[in-house]
Amino acid sequence: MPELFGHTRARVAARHALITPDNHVNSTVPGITGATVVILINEALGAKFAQTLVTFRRGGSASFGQTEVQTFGYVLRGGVTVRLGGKRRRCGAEGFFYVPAGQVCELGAPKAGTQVMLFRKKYVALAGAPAPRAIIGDAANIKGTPFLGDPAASLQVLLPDEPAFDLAVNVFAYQPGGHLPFVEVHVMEHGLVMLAGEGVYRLEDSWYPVRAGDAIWMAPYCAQWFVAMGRQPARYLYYKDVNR
Ligand code: UGY
Ligand code: MN
Repeated sequence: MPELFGHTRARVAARHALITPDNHVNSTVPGITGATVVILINEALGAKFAQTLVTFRRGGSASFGQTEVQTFGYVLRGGVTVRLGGKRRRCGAEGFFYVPAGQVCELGAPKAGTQVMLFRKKYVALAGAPAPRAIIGDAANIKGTPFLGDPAASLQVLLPDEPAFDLAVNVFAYQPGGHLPFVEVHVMEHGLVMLAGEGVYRLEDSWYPVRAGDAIWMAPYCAQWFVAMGRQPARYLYYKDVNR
């Protein structure tokens, strides 16, 4: 539903931001063709990573890699063929891939309207830890676990929790009324997209009604809390820097 003429739910503050689907403006990004690309979060906001929404047309393609930047991609809807690490796999909705820095990944043969959310960050190596491996997976095969014992807040961890990885990407699912158990304040940064449902996100000293399609940036130490509302479960996908 379009928002009221001349109004927006978007807010860009010094240490957090909310971008709604009504705010999207496309960018041309080298390496991505036959697609609209919206850079939701990047260094221009003050973030240390980029979160980008790619919506493919039929025949579109993308290639990433062979740089110091690693890429995590999550298929929001549709389907696309992923070539990575010597493998070629079709990823449908909830499929994901992880491209380590220095490796190449090609996306092709998308169904028209396929949407992929990308999180990209410069890799920080750790002395003594091996380089992370390429991964193609499916969130549908990853079990959620109750967050801090609460069955109304279930967490799926998509990447291995190993020192080689300096980022995590997780899916949080909340039953209506489910909430983060306390207001988090932490050194890790987040990029987030609401996948389903609605709720209220507290960011620093502001409370925002949010729903599917909304993207949020939280700088390190941004106070954060979420409560799911409405009749459907709420789910969000989020990025976090870890292990360094
Ligand atoms: O992993 C996290 O820090 C998570 N609990 N944060 C959040 O959902 N805002
Ligand atoms: Mn957090």
